[in-house]
This record gives sequence, C-alpha cells and structure tokens, in this order.
Amino acid sequence: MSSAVSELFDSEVWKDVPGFGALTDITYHHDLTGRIARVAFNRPEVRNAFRPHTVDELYAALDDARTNPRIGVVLLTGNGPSPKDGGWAFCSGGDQRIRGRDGYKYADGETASGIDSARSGRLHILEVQRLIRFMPKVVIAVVPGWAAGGGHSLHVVCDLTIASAEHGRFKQTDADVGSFDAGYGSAYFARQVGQKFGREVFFLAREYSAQRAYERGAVNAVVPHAELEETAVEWAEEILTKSPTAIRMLKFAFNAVDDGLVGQQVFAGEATRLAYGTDEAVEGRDAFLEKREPDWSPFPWQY
Ligand code: S0N
Repeated sequence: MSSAVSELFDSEVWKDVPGFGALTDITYHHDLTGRIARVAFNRPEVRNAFRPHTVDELYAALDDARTNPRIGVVLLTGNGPSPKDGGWAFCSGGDQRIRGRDGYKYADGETASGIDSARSGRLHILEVQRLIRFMPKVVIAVVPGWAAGGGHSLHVVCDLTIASAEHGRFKQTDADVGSFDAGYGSAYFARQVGQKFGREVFFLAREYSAQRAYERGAVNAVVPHAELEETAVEWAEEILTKSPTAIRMLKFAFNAVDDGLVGQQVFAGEATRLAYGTDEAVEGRDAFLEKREPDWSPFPWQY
C-alpha cells in the first residue's frame, strides 16, 4: 500500500518501488502483484509540464519497468487535480518557462542556466519516446486531462490510450509556441488518424474532446473520470493473461513498418532470440565449440 498521490490513485492497488523514494517530478508505483507499473507526471500546478529533471526521472522509472521481468504493462498518466484551479492534465509538454532560457529560477532552486551546457537544449524527451516505442511491454497512456504539445506526442507514442470522458482533452500546440515534433508526434500520428486530420490537428492547434479523439481513432476508450485508472488496470490485467512473447513480437511487428531499418533490427533481434532457443541453433553453436561439422540432418527445410 502507498499514500495517495492523485485523486484517482487507489492506495489499495499500488505500492512504492524501492530505490525510487526521492522522486520530485513524477511518481512511480507497482501494483501489488508487481506486474503493472504506474508512472505519473506529478506537476499538476503546471498541467504536468516536464522540465529536464522531470524527463530524467521519467526515463529512470520507465527503464526500471522495462528491465523488470515481472512487469508486463506500464500505465503512463498524470497526477491531479491542480491545487491551484482543480484542472486535470496528462501532460502539457515541455515547461515553457525553461525552454531555451537562461536563468529561470524555480521555487525549488533549479535554474535553466544550472543545466550542464553539454545537455542544454537537448530534447531528451525524445529518448523517452523511443524507450516507450521500443520497450517490449505494453504502455498505456491514461489521460485524465490535457494532453498538449509534447504531452500529446507522448500519448501518440504509447501503445494504447484511455481517456477521461469529462476532462480528457487533446491539443497539439507546437505551432503556437514555435516548437515542432517532426517525428512520432506528427508523422506517426498521421499514420494513426490519417493525413488530413493529422495536419489539421497541427496546423490549427484546436482543442479536441476525448470523444472526438476516440471517433478519429486516436484514443481506444473514453470512460467516466472516476473509473479511469480502474479501467486502465482492468485492461492491463487482461493483457497480462496473454503470452509475453506473442505480445512482444506483435508490438515490434506493429512498429516495424514505420520504423525502417531500426524497426527491422528490433524485430530481427527478437527473432534471433527465439531462434537461439531451437535445437538447430544449439547444434550450430555446439559444432563450432566441438570443432566439428554441424549435423543439420534432423532439421527439415520447412515449408
Ligand atoms: C495545456 C493547456 C491547453 C491548458 O490550458 P488551461 O486549462 O487553460 O490551463 P492554463 O491556465 O493555461 O495553465 C495552468 C497553469 O499551468 C501552466 N502551464 C501549462 N502548460 C505549461 C507548460 N507547457 N509550461 C509551463 N507552464 C505551463 C500555465 O502557465 C498556468 O500557470 P499559472 O497558473 O502560473 O498561470 C495550456 O496550459 C497550454 O496550452 N499549455 C502549453 C502547452 C504547450 O505549448 N506545450 C509545449 C509544446 N512543445 C513541446 O512540448 C515540445 C517540447 C519542448 O517544448 C521542450 C521540452 C524540453 C526542452 C526543450 C523543449 C523545446 O521545445 O525547446
């Protein structure tokens, strides 16, 4: 059991993760079975905008989930509501107070100029996008409020999206603030929803309800706000009844068509891993180690 970090957070479902006690910008929990991870933006007063430190924490938690062999599904969400005005957010993208600016000082002392110059301007949120994309587990965006800017892109790159009927809202503000996600956020989004609608979302930067996003195929389910996390856990539990290898291969198969040679490489790596488990591959390895010709006779040229 864990103490509540969000109005939708069920303390009976989640436990703290050892080694992640000092987080400031996100929260990270596992369910009691240790098979589902919940990673949440925890800056509700700025609609869960991320600063560089947020992204560092996010990457560390997601990578921990990626490498934990018991975890099969990751829920990515935003804590809320905002203590200032009660507003809800998944994530509103990059913190615009710090973007490309020297000297902005947060209440907790972090400054834009305090960031190592080798890292300044580095959009490492893109590394988080790749981590979600290439993690051999299902990542579900659980959207309790705004998904805007770089937050919209994160929902796009997640495998599935479940949104709050009352508060889920989607907006791609990039062109309003002189920013552009020219990778998964836009091009892959257009693969999901079609070119015309994809371009509309970016070029007009309008606001879309969860229902409208659902109708356009950008969201898998729209559920009552109070049931959002419960529903996400139900979906995760259903996925966990499936074959881990089948889910992994399917995720990489879905990805491969849009990921070029990198997609092929990831899929091929998994195919090689499967092949290494066959007697045929074992024979090849053993023949080399035993300095003899391999005997392929037990292995047919299957058709
Ligand atoms: C999400 C929106 C639509 C919500 O509108 P709403 O409900 O009317 O709330 P607001 O009153 O606007 O906001 C409440 C408080 O939260 C602050 N706030 C909201 N979003 C941000 C943000 N992204 N950064 C900093 N503060 C934010 C508001 O200022 C307000 O604070 P107070 O109460 O003090 O006034 C609406 O808020 C909205 O449109 N937000 C901005 C969305 C946006 O444009 N995001 C950035 C888009 N681009 C990216 O994400 C690319 C990545 C990126 O920017 C980046 C990241 C890291 C490093 C560098 C970069 C880079 O691009 O250079």
